[in-house]
Amino acid sequence: MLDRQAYGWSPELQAAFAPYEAEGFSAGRVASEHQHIYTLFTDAGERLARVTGRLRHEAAGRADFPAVGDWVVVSLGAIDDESSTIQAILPRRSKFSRKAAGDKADEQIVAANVDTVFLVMGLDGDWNPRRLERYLTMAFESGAAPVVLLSKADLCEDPEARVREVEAFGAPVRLVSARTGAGVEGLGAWFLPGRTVALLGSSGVGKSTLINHMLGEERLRTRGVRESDDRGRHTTTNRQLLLLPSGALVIDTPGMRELQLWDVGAGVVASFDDIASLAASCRFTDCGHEKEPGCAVAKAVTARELEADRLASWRKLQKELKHVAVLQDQRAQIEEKRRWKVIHKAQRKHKPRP
Ligand SMILES: Nc1nc2c(ncn2[C@@H]2O[C@H](COP(=O)(O)OP(=O)(O)OP(=O)(O)O)[C@@H](O)[C@H]2O)c(=O)[nH]1
Ligand SMILES: [Mg+2]
Ligand SMILES: [Zn+2]
Repeated sequence: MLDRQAYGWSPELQAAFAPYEAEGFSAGRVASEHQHIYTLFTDAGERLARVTGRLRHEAAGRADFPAVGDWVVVSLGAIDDESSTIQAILPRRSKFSRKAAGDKADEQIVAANVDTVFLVMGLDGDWNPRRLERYLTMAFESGAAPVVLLSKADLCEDPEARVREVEAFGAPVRLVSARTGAGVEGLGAWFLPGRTVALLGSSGVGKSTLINHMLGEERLRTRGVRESDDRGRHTTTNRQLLLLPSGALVIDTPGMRELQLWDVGAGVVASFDDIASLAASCRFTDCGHEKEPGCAVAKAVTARELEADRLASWRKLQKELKHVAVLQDQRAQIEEKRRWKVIHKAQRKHKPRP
C-alpha cells in the first residue's frame, strides 16, 4: 500500500475522503493526463484511469475535470489497463489557473494542490520583468506561495543586478544554474518531503533540466544543445507530477506561450504592492492613476520613484481583468439558463397528466 503521506496527503483530505473510504474507494493523486486517460498514484500503486460518465456529465467546464496534482476518489481496476475510474475530485487546497486559450471564458487549471510555485525566468534572451509581473499576479491568486527563480545564471554577466530588478515584486528571488548546479542546494527549504512544487515559465528556461538535476538522472526530456536557439519549440508537452529523492513532489509543465489571466483580483493587489501603497495617498479612492488631480502614483512616476513601464503594465492587467470579468459574467448567465432548463424539464416530467 502506498503511503499517502509521501504524496502530500493531509488531515483535511482525510476528512473529505473518509465517507468514500468507508464505501471501499481508494485515494489517488493525478500524476499526468493524456487524451483523457489519467495516470494516478493510488493506494495500490500506479494506475491508468478515466473519469466516470457521471463526472463528465456534471462538469460545467474544464475546471471540473481532474488536473495534475489533484487528489481523486478512485474505483480501482486492473493494473494493466484503463479500467480504474475517477469518481470525484477531493477539495483543492490551491490551484494555479489561467484562462483557457480561445475566446471562451473557461478556466484551465495548470496545477492543483501546490505549496510553492516556482516562476522560472531565464537570464538569457528570456528576461522580461513585465511577463514576470503577470505570472506573479496569477501565482499570488493561486493559494500557493510564489518564488522567482532566475535560471541560467551561468549565462549572465551580472546576475545580482537582475535579482535587484525584480526583488520589489514581493516574492523571494533565487538564482540558479541547472548546468553548473550553483544555487540548487539553496532551494532545499521548498523541496521538503510531502511538499509540492510546480515549475512554470517559458519554454527553454531549463525547468526539466533542473528537475533532472534534482532526480540525479536524465529522466525528463530536455532540449538538445543543438536546438537551443529554437525558441518556438516546446520540449515538454505534458504536465507531470514526480516524486524526487528528497521526498518532495514536483510538477514539470510545458513552457507557456500564452498566459491569460483568470480571476486574479487579489493577486493584482499583492503583486503590485508598491502601486497599491502609493494609491492609498491618491486624492480619490477610485483613482485610475491616469490624469486625476492629486494622483500619488503619477507623482511617483514623475519623481522617478516608480517605473512608468510598471504602471503601464498594471493598467494593462486591469483592462484584461475587466475583460475576463465580462466573459465570466456571460458564462454565468449561460450556466444559469442551462440550470433552469434542467429544472423545468424535470418539473414537466413530474407534472401529473390530466
Ligand atoms: N547555460 C545553461 N543552459 C541551461 C541551463 N538550464 C538549462 N539549460 C539548457 O536550456 C535548454 C532548455 O532546457 P529545458 O530543461 O529543456 O527547458 P524547459 O524549460 O524544460 O523547456 P520546455 O520543456 O520547452 O518548457 C537545454 O538545452 C538546457 O541544456 C543552465 O542553467 N545554464
Ligand atoms: Mg521541459
Ligand atoms: Zn492615482
